[in-house]
Parts: sequence; structure tokens; C-alpha cells
Amino acid sequence: MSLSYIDMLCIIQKRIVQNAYSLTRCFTSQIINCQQNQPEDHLLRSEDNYTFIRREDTRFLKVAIVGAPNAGKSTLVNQLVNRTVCPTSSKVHTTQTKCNAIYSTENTQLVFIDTPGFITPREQTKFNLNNSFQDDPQASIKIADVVGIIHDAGNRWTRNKLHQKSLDLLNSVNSDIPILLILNKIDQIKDKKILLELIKTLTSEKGCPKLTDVFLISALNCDGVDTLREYLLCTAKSQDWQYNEDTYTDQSPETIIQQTVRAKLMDFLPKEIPYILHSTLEYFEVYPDGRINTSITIECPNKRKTSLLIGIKAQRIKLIAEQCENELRHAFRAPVRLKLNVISKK
Ligand SMILES: Nc1nc2c(ncn2[C@@H]2O[C@H](COP(=O)(O)OP(=O)(O)OP(=O)(O)O)[C@@H](O)[C@H]2O)c(=O)[nH]1
Ligand SMILES: [Mg+2]
Repeated sequence: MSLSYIDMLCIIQKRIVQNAYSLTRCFTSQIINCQQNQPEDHLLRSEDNYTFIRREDTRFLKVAIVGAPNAGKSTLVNQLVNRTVCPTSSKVHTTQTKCNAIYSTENTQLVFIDTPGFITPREQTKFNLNNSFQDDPQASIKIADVVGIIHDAGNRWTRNKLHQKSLDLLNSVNSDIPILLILNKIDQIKDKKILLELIKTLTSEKGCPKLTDVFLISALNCDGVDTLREYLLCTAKSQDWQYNEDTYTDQSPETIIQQTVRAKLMDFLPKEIPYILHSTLEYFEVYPDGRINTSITIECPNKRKTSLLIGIKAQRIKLIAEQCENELRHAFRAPVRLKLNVISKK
């Protein structure tokens, strides 16, 4: 019985990819918008000046990835570009500002804008969050060619309704910008009948009227991610690339290192503790062979939290450093040596 539902879901996904080809033809006739090119988008490149990459028949697409906190936006972006450039954690508010991750292949370049999770003004005040939490998702949507709304299908308490901000957004997006609903964490749904019901609910007139397509994925297991990337590659418009083909993010390596450590602390420490720690990058060096050597100091408010972070026989801090090194190796595709120093304020 459940097999037939899976078959149906596969058919839906295949149809989506087929439709992408006709969608592409339709997009290439649209006006090309070059406003999104910002000089500060090139921090990993050695050149200071911005240059367009001009080639024959280049194609380009900018995709804003938005959604509720913890929906799996950064996990998906990392899988789409095959690098862990956007740190992820099991806690909310891991991503604090927007970040571009770039995927270039043959003649097509995709730029994914990872964004902080949607929050209400009340949540911003309550959790003392930066303005970027309010501003960046909106700003990203404005410059995107396609908007992907990530929705956590695994959470039985929240899955039947899109985040109110997603709904507001659907009404504010220019009508010629395609909006994709990406249902994530489908690995957590054993009964595939629930998925079909969920698609029906979320795409209903009342729920979400302006959607172009629906994707079912598990970003964690990389299920459905290739199909989504394929769709976006087919959707790319005839346009100059925005980045050099070696560029994979607009974030500096130092920022990626600091954010990776922050995210790992969020995974390893309970409740609000990781949010009150202060980290400083003390040292950063790239050797001629590409190896990276770096060190970060983490300041804890008191001795109790310091010992909690260090753990018995320093096991916890060693494990955090090891996991950060693994992720950073995957981000930079180079060996990384990371030293974490922990100090207590009192
Ligand atoms: N089971 C399961 N977990 C997932 C999946 N995708 C992401 N996660 C987990 O969900 C948690 C949040 O993932 P993130 O990628 O950090 O989510 P986010 O939307 O970027 O979160 P914020 O930046 O805090 O808004 C992490 O623990 C991920 O491992 C998935 O497909 N299945
Ligand atoms: Mg994130």
C-alpha cells in the first residue's frame, strides 16, 4: 500500500523536472535584472574589483532560501553546493545573516541565498536578535529570480500550516517570480499518505495560492536534492555569471570558521548557554599548499559553564574541535587545524 504512494510521489517529482524545461523557455524571455551584483559579494576571491564572467551562452539563477527557524535551510544549501559553507545546528537562530553559496557547472551558475529563519518582532525583542533576522529574508527575496520556501514536514505540530511570514511573503512577491514550496525532513514521515495530505493542505486555495511547484526532500539524507538542483539548473536564465567559477561563497574563511564553532557550541551545549558565549578568532593562516591553521578563544561567563564546555578530561571540547575541523575541511576542501581555547570571565 505504502509503495504505491511512494510511486505517486516519484511521478510528481519527475513531472516537476519535465515542467522545468518549459519554464526555462518562458524565463529567458523575461527582462534580465542585473541589480543584484554587489562588490562585497566576492570576499573569498583575491581580486578586489568585481568582474563579470563573460562567456558564450552563460546561464545564471539567484535562489533565495527562506523559511521558519530550524526548517533545514542551511543544510539544504550546503547539499546543493556540496560544501558546508552555511553552518547548521539542532537549535534555532543558527544563521544570523544572509549568506551566498555558489554552485557553478558547465555554463550555468546558481547562487543560493541562505537566510535567517523568519521571526516576529516580538521574538526579535524577546531573544535580542539582530535586525538582520527581520531584514535579510525580505532583502533576499527582492533580488531573487526564484524563491524557495523551506517547510519542516517532519514537525507534526507545525507542519500543517506555513509560517505566517511565508504567507505574507507569497502576497508580496512579484507575480513573475516563481515560488517553490520545499517540504523538508520527509525522512521523519513514515506514512507517505501524510505527505500527500500535507501537499493538499499547504497548496490549497486557503493555505498557499501562489506556488509554482512543490518538492519533497530530506536535506539531511540528500534525498530529492539532486532533483531540485536539476530543476534549478534547467530554470537558469541566459545571463552573465555573477561570480568567478572558483568562488563558492561570499563569506570570508574567518567568518565561516567562527560561525562553524558557534553552531557546534549550539549543538553541544544545553538550552540558552551557547547563545551567551563570546568567541574571538585569535589566529588564522593559510599555507601555500592550502592547509589552514586557526585558533578561536571562547569566553565563558563563569567557571561552572567553563567546566561544562570543557567536559571531563577535556573530552567535550576536543570533540567540538574535531567536528568543526571535519566541517571546515568539507567547506574549504583543504586540511584544517583548529585550536579552541576556553577562558572564564570570572
Ligand atoms: N531529520 C532531518 N533533519 C534535518 C533535515 N534537514 C535538516 N535537518 C536538521 O534540522 C536542524 C536544523 O537544520 P539547519 O539547516 O540548521 O536549519 P535552518 O533552517 O538553517 O535553521 P536556522 O538557521 O536556525 O533558521 C539540524 O539539526 C539539521 O541536521 C532533514 O531532512 N531531516
Ligand atoms: Mg540556517
